[in-house]
Amino acid sequence: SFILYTSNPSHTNSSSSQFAFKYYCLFQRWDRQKMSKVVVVGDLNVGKTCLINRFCKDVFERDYKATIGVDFEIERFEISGVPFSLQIWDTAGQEKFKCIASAYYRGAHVIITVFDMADIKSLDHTHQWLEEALRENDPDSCFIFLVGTKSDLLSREERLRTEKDAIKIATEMKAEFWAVSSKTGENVQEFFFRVAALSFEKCILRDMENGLPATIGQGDSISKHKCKSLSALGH
Ligand SMILES: Nc1nc2c(ncn2[C@@H]2O[C@H](COP(=O)(O)OP(=O)(O)OP(=O)(O)O)[C@@H](O)[C@H]2O)c(=O)[nH]1
Ligand SMILES: [Mg+2]
Repeated sequence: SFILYTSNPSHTNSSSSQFAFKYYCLFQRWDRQKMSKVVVVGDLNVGKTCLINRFCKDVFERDYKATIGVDFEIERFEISGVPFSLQIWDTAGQEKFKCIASAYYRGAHVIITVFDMADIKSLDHTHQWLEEALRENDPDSCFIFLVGTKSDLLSREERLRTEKDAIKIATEMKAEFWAVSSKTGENVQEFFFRVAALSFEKCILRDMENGLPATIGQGDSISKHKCKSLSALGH
């Protein structure tokens, strides 16, 4: 039944059977690994897929190819020596796919609401996106982020003005605001490391509340799997 919703093969370069296989593997590992679910929402064309691809694959695609329904990536980290994964769900911004995409909102630990810093209308729509994602989740147990993309397209003055507006909205949403560029890579890794650090901490606390022994390793490092340790878990 996991073949029901597939991503656009031309966009993700993966066939529907590959999507099904990824989905199957995800559920095989579900209980065995520390893993948090991240859902990325926002208007079409704001740069959700590019943001995920910059972080997970270190690539940037200039041409717009709409996401059809949903797709996801799993990114593995090592935090204080403990393996940890983020399941990052990339949803379609196009109205006609909302119904498919919203079926995947449930069980999110992190909601990333994305807007295009060069298109202020998309910032106005973030409240609505967040509301819809929270409808499927417990608002008290989700971390919320507001991410402005395409910072490379703005002049210094425009950027300052947009950031001021975004911080106001982020405060209303109880979200943390980040400005990023998937084109230049500015802040992308820093942002996802922050998401991973907060989710990991929550995951450990959840385990402790459930009476599971908390395995906490040595040190305070966080690194992407197969990458050298890049920054400390500072928050
Ligand atoms: N200059 C610049 N362009 C970007 C950036 N991020 C994305 N884009 C461009 O914006 C367009 C849309 O990017 P996508 O990531 O496909 O947008 P999306 O939010 O996934 O869109 P949907 O899948 O339809 O919801 C593409 O043409 C990208 O090249 C960025 O940081 N800077
Ligand atoms: Mg997309």
